[in-house]
Amino acid sequence: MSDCIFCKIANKEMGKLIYEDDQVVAFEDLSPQAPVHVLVIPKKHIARISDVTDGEDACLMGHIMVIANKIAAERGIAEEGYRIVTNCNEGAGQSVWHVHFHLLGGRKLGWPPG
Ligand code: DGP
Repeated sequence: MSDCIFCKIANKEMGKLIYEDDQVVAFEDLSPQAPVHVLVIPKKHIARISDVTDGEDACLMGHIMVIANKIAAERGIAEEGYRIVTNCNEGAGQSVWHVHFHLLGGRKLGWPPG
């Protein structure tokens, strides 16, 4: 989608990727909330997690989890613990309308979230 900032990042028109495969990219969050704060996104433009239906897109979301786990291991936070979270719609804090998963770790993470 031409006016989507995360599509631009996925297309390497801006920013810097830390991971890429045929379906997914990952990059550092612009406003990190933890020592490790990486965003993992599908290359395919899907506005929000509630738009994901069963089938191909559901598999894609599973693949994103696998990649997030891999990055967590590479960053050395797998043992201590980390969080993978997606915000769906404004009430939950979503501000970019291309589905993305925050991988957060490297500090004690509070629960429940704010
Ligand atoms: P959310 O509020 O859940 O939709 O998360 C959006 C995140 O995206 C937020 O943590 C900041 C990050 N972000 C927004 N614009 C950019 C950008 O241009 N580059 C990068 N790397 N991150 C961005």
